[in-house]
Amino acid sequence: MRNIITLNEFILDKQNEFQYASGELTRLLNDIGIAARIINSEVRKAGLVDILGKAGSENIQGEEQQKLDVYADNQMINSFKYGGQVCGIASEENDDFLAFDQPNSVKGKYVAIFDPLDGSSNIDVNVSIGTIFSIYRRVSTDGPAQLEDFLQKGTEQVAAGYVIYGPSTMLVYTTGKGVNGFTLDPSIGVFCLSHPNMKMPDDGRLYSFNEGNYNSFSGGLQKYCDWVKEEDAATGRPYSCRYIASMLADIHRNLIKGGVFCYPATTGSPNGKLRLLYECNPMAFIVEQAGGIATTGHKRIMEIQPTELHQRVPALMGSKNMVNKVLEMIEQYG
Ligand code: AHM
Ligand code: MG
Repeated sequence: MRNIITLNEFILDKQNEFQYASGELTRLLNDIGIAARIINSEVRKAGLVDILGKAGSENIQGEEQQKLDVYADNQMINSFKYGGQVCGIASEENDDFLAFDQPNSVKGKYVAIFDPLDGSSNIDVNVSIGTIFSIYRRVSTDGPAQLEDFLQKGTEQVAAGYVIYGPSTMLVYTTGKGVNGFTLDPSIGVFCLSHPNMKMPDDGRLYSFNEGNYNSFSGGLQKYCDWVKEEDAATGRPYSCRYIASMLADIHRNLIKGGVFCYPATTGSPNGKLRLLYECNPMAFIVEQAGGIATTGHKRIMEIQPTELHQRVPALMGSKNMVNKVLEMIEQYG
């Protein structure tokens, strides 16, 4: 008996929950699913660049090889440009936003913001990376997309999610009605519902901080890093440190197992390292929808009014009780 629910079936089933015209979101999420499968097939060949050709060289068809993050960016852009629902995009790879000028996309009611390949330092070492996306309803009334369409608070997101290229490939998304995860069956090229209604445990024993930066953490964060290492049977300490350095992979693991992720302000990155629009807001939407907390340490991430496309913010996200413990330390020790 077949009990598989595919991503496309699931989206169609749920489309009536969407507050705007349902077919639009269905098409948009399908476009993301298609781009994800194309990027996935290229990511799976990443270790072969030395024998197939590096970025900048020509492949056998005489086409120039692209870096994987540029390739992923182009796939996402094309998917949105020709899909007709999106009037413009902004991404980590482009200094400015792109307003589409095709007759069908100019009429698109949405904008998409994405990090085409997050965790790019992990590409060369075959460790999990992923694509993060965030979708907003445009606020300008018509014509080409405007900057104001992109500088919206995270609370205005109509959909967000990520695709993680790990041992298997998963697409996880939310439209504000919970979080669902789909695993790609590579033999048939279809995303199948594998993680319905994902909930982040309220507690956990994993902390994901780059403690190499300990000396430039605030007093409260340093205290927390010391506290997690103390031995205490009642709270299950010491906790375990898990840090992949692909934000979405670290948060994905913590979402399933329970944990806290933090990339705070440091001396080298006084506003934190991670970008508000295409890293923090979409992951914050997922984390909150799964029952967790996403804050800068002082303010809910999704309530920040963005002022620029590549704005950075400190990020602290994860299991409710664990984030609250960090906030308590920040409150007490700064
Ligand atoms: P990227 O977008 O260039 O890949 O950088 C973002 C990544 C995040 O995924 C990750 O959390 C962070 O950089 C790791 O930074 P660090 O190596 O400083 O710990
Ligand atoms: Mg990134």
